[in-house]
Amino acid sequence: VNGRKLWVLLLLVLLMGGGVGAMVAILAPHRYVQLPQPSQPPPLEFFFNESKPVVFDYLQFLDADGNPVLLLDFNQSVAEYLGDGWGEPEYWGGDEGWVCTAYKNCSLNINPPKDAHFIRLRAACAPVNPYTEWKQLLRNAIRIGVRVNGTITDDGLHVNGTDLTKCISNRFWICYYILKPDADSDKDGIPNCIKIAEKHYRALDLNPRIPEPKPIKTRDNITVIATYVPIWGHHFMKLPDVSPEIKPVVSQIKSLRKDGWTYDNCDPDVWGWHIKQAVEHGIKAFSLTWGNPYWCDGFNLEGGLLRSPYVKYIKFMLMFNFEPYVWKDRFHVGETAGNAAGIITSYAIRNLFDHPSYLRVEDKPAVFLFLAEAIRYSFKDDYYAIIEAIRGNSTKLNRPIYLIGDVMVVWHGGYANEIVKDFDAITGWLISDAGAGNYWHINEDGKRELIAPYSLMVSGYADEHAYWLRVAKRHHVDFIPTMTRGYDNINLYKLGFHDFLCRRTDATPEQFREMIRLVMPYIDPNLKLIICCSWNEYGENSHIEPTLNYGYTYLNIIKEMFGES
Ligand SMILES: [Ca+2]
Ligand SMILES: [Ca+2]
Repeated sequence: VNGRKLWVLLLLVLLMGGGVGAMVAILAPHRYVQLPQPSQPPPLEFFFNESKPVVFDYLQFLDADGNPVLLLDFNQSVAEYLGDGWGEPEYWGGDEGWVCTAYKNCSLNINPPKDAHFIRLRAACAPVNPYTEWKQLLRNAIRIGVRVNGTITDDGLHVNGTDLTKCISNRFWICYYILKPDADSDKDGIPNCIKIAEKHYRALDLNPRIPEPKPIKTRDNITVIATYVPIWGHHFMKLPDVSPEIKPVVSQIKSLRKDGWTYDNCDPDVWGWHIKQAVEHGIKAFSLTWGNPYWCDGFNLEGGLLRSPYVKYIKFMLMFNFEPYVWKDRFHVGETAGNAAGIITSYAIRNLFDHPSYLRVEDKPAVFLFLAEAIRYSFKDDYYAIIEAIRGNSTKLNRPIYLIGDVMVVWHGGYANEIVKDFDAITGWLISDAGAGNYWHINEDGKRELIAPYSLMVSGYADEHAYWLRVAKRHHVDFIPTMTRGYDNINLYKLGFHDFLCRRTDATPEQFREMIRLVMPYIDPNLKLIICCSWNEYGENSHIEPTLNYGYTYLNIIKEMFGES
C-alpha cells in the first residue's frame, strides 16, 4: 500500500545531511582561455543598485543558442582579470568565489567574446545564507546591471519592472544579462532590448533566450495539471544515475546540461523552456513536490520557477510531501510530521500562496497532500497530526486552503474511505497497480513484485474513477481525475531506491490516449481540473516531458485531447 514512496528524497536527505556544503556547486575543473589585456575604460563592468558585498561564483559567456563560449570560475585563477571593486575571495562549503565589494560597480579586464550574446552568472550577496525565507530574500535582493565598453547593455530592469533573473540575494542564484542589446537572439520577433538613452539599453524581450510561449486554449477551459519533481541538478539527482537512456530536449542546450543529460532545476531558463513546452500543449499548471523550503525542491522552486520571467504563463501548486518525516527508518529526518506540517504550512502562507501564479480553487490556494492514504495506513498518529496542523494553521491565520488528498487506491476496504472527509477534493498521485492488484507476489529476491500490462492499468483507472467518484459524492467532497502514460520502476528497483518492483508493460501512446478518453468524463464541470502524472518523474517512467527518445509524443496527445479544436 505504501509502495509509492517518493524515492528521490532518500538521496536528498543524505545529501542535506552535509549541511550547507551539500547545496553549493562543486564545479569541475575548466580550461582557461588566455585573453589579451584591454586598456581603459574597463571593457566589462557590473553595477549595483545598492552597495553590498557580492560573491561571484562563476560567469559564462553564452552565444545566442546557449552554448558557453568562455567560462570564468571566480577562484584564484581569475585574479588577473579583476579590475576595480574587488575584495578578497570568500570560501563557502568547499568552493571559493571572489567578492566584489560593490561600491556601485566592479570591473573586469576582459573583453566579452565577439559571439557572446549573454552572461550567465552564479552569485549571491554576502553573507551567504541559503536558509532565508523567500520574501526576505526578495527584500534583501539587489539588482545588477552590465556595462560593456561604456554602454549599458542591460540595466537589470525590464520595461515592465524588475527582472528576478538579474537579481541576487543571500542564496546563490543563476542570473542572466544581455550583452547584445540590438539582436533578437531567440528570433521570436522581440528584440533583446530597447534603447532608452544614449549608451543605455533596457531589456524588452521577457526572456531573450527563449521564444515567447504561445499558450493554447483548452476545451471548456480545462486545467491540466502536470506533477513535477523539481529535484534534478548536479547538486542532487543526476539523470544518468537514474535513467541513463533518457535525454530531455531541454538538455540539448549546453549551458543547461549538467553531468550527462541532467538539467539544473535551479536554473530559471530550464523552467522557462518547460513552461513553454507545457502551455503550448494545453498544460496550464505544475504540481510540485515540496517537503521543506530548504530542501532541494524548495530551493529549486524559488531559485528556478519563481525567478523565471515566464512563470506568469503557468500556475503552480505545492504537493506537500511528508514521506521523509514519517518513514524515519529510511529518511532519518528528526522533525515530527505534525511539527513539519505546521512549519511548512506557515511558510507557504507567508511566502508562496499569494504568488500571482499560485493555483487557486474556489479562491483558496490548492495544496496536494501526497501519500495521504499511505500515511494513514502506516502512521495513524502522524496522519492526524498533519491534517490538524495544515487545517489548524490555515484557520488560525485565516488563510483557508483547498486541500486535495492522495487517496485513490485499489484496496477499497481500507482507510481511504475513512479519510475522504478530511479533504476538499480527492484524487490519486498514481495508481501503480490499477487493474492488476492481484498480480502482486514475492519474487525470488524476496521483494514484492507486480508485472502486468499497461492495458489493464487503462481499464483499471476507469474502474477506480467510477468507484472513487461515488465515494467522493457520498462525502460531499470534490473529485479530480488523474491519468498517467505508464509506470515502470525497474531502474529505481535495481538501484535499491525502491524495495518493490512494479512494471506496467507494453505501454503505448495509443493506450495513453485511451486512458484519457476514459477518465475525461470524470472532470468536474465546475472545477475543470485533471492531473497528469508526471512531467519528469524519470525514475518511474511516467514522464511526458519532451525527450530525444520520443520527442513530443505525449505532449501532442495532451494537446490533441484537451486543446480547443
Ligand atoms: Ca527575442
Ligand atoms: Ca523571447
